[in-house]
Amino acid sequence: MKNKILVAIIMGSDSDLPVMNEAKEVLDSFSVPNEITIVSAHRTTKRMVDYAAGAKKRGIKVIIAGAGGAAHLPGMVASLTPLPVIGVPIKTKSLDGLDSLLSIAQMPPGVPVATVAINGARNAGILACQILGTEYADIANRVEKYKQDLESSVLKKAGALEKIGAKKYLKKMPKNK
Ligand code: RP5
Repeated sequence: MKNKILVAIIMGSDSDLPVMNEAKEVLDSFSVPNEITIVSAHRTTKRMVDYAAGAKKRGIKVIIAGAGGAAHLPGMVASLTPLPVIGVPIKTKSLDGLDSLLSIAQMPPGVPVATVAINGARNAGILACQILGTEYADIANRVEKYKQDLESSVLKKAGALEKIGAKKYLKKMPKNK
């Protein structure tokens, strides 16, 4: 397949990395070439403008942008590029990420950001693969296989629950679930 970077993952701070790396893990598992870096709307504004304005020319197809608090990065990047931008609201200490969610989702008409759930970087990675799947059949095939595996794993759980009952099932469930 192509080795050219197709997805750019950017975030406002390295404190966002533990969450945003989940998008990278998805892209890597789907063999989608990607890059990941820090671009802050407020602290490195010129870098943000250059990065967003130049992304399409570099062959990037989708941008995943994560930010927390007054999370302006995804929206500002969307205003600077014709590429689809997926926004990941990062959970914050003070407002649990509601501030990030609203800052990213409440875009004005004409400048959409495809906003996933708070800390939903994994879904951002999957959505990026789905968008790319409209152009690359090999990525679309991997997405379909992923969905089939999801279905199988839930059907397997349903079968086990029906067979052994809730009490025994709960005992076998990992504690952190
Ligand atoms: C935002 O401010 C970043 O996206 C991050 O979520 C938040 C806090 O940044 P740090 O103070 O941890 O660098 O711009």
